[in-house]
Amino acid sequence: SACKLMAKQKVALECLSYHATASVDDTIKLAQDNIPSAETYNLYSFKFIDFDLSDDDTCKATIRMFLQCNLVQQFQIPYHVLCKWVLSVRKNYRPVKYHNWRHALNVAQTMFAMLKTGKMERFMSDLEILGLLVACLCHDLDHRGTNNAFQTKTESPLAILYTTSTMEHHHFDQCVMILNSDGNNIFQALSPEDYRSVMKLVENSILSTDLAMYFKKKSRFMEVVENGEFDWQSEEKKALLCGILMTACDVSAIAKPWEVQHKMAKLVADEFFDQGDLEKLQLNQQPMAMMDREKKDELPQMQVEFIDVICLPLYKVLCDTFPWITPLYEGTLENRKHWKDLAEKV
Ligand code: 5BB
Ligand code: ZN
Repeated sequence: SACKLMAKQKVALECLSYHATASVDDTIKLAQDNIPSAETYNLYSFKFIDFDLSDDDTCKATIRMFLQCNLVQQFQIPYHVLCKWVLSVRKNYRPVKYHNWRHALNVAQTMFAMLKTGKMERFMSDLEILGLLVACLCHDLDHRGTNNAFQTKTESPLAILYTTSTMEHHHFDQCVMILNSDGNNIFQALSPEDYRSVMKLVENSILSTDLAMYFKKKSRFMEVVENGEFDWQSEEKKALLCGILMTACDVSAIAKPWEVQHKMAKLVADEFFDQGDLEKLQLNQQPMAMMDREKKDELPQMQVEFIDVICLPLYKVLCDTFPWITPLYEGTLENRKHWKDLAEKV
């Protein structure tokens, strides 16, 4: 329609002005540097923390995960292309408080730990592992610190372009755009068939990070588990498993050691409050409690609800099926105690 076309043009113009991929100089520098070991970065642990990493190190940790999965060799990814792609992905995250590049790295690292330490790589082909890591790193690209409801309320060009899962469609668009930029295509050596298949997996996985999709996926997942259909190899079941894993990784800050979870929740809250401020000022609307600075005392209780309604049921069903990822469940349970204590103090 004419409206969609206009929205598309507007989005395109916005992108042209903002977006760029990594420079040759930065790429050469990263490509020449030594990549420290996985142990140096604690990559195999569910307690990985990014706080102490320099910006340089966040890229090196990312490359280290690709190397540990043997993806560079397996899919003949030219090393300088991998370096450029990682730098470009980092560059296309915005400096918002929570949904920034470090969140993407944390989500990818949880996926890596689930595959390796959680022993889930046995259910995945190498191509699927490649797709999952790419999806994690790209799943919030160009996030503006505002949610889908905000896009709709403000009638942003993105919301006109995509009426459902607005931001998630945009994150995938940005992912494709980076891959199609000069010298950034880490999938360049794939056969046309593998290329199509990995792009499909990346698209499904990124779109699955819309929490609005989660409840439907969880009930289908439980149905599959209860029917004892444990092969996970059919296309439908594989897509379902990948979608559930993406959500499990996306919210995994909730399972980190308490000091880390406490800090992360503050970042989430600060981003929500910034959106709440915009709603008050731009839209003259009363934001929901979660986004209202005036209600910051309710945060511990909200975290308890978030844990009870989303996180614990998700980790429970996953752990029942894949017991090696139990640390995610236990970490969440531990944090629930802390939030509950705080909630009872107010
Ligand atoms: C989540 C679903 N939402 C549509 C309504 C609110 N809920 S919630 O009540 O479970 C909730 C979750 C309320 C407050 C929260 O944070 C306050 C700081 C959270 C929460 N969400 N807490 C977290 O630690 C994390 Br991590 C998250 C996930 C944040 C990203 C969610 C993005 C959803 C986009 C639709
Ligand atoms: Zn995310």
